[in-house]
Amino acid sequence: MSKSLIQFIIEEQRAIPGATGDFTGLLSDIVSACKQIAHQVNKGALIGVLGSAGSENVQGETQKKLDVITNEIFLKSNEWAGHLAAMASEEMDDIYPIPAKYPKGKYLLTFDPLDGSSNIDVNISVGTIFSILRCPEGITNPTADDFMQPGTKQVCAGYALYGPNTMLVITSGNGVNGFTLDRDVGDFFLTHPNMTIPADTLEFAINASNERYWEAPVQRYVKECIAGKTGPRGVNFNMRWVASMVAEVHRILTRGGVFMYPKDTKDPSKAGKLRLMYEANPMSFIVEQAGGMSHTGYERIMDIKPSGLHQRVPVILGSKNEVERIVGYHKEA
Ligand code: AHM
Ligand code: MG
Repeated sequence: MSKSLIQFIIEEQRAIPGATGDFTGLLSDIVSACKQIAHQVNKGALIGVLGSAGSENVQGETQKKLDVITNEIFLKSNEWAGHLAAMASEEMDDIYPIPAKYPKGKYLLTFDPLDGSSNIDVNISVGTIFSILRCPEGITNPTADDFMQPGTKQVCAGYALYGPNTMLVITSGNGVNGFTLDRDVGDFFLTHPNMTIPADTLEFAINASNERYWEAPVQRYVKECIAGKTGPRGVNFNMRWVASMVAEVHRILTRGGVFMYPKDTKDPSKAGKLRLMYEANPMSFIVEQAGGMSHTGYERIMDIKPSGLHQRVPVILGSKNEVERIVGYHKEA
């Protein structure tokens, strides 16, 4: 049998001088949260968890029952063990300080407990995305300011994909590895070592219904892809849109591709749809570690100094040569 996720992490951490086991402990709690979420998602209507919760989150989006349940699972699984100083969630306005009754630790955790949750009622794949940062030295009661670290400072990032199989894909800056949940055993096992994104691709993913709101460089890129063999690219492209970022990134890690949620003029108060801290940064870390590229069209996503917990950014990520081409179109424009 292949290595379990925890065995893999312990072995990886052993190679780091001065590692205390804190990180391994934190990851084990995150894994436990993802297994609980997998169970809820898998049972669906059988346990009455589908449908709307009748509430809105900080971004004014209607929350699903499972948005609320999975957020609670993540908080409860990760608050007690003493590895974290605070958490921040896509579903909560403010940061979540570790309650006084528990010891505090040296890490900060950000997460989107159920990404793509508009898909949940139609039984299409959804996921959890997380990112681990270090709490700044000497800070025991962190504020939102302490989370304002660029993506390059991430210690670890990962996602769980609740699809036909449940998978967990992680990086701690040493490549990307994928693990599949064996439900009979109750553990994740290494099934996809050293995941890499091919530099070239003939597949792109974008919500084309927003075409009229995109900027010219993205309009140009997509137009050229759609033109196929007789267009300027001289080849036929294929398109996919799951509307679940975790599923799109997983496809790209498996067979290459480009995913875009670019800057648009749909809502001038927002720079894009996806959130830097909960979606763009962790996915960028994974994509770059797999040899891909992740950019806004104007700058590398992981270089952005965050200005707010719920900041949104344009996202263009995936196969390196295609992302470079799109960035080039932005430079030319
Ligand atoms: P969510 O965090 O509210 O689920 O929103 C993020 C999701 C991404 O997973 C996905 O790429 C995108 O929203 C889909 O957006 P759209 O509905 O515009 O196609
Ligand atoms: Mg999300």
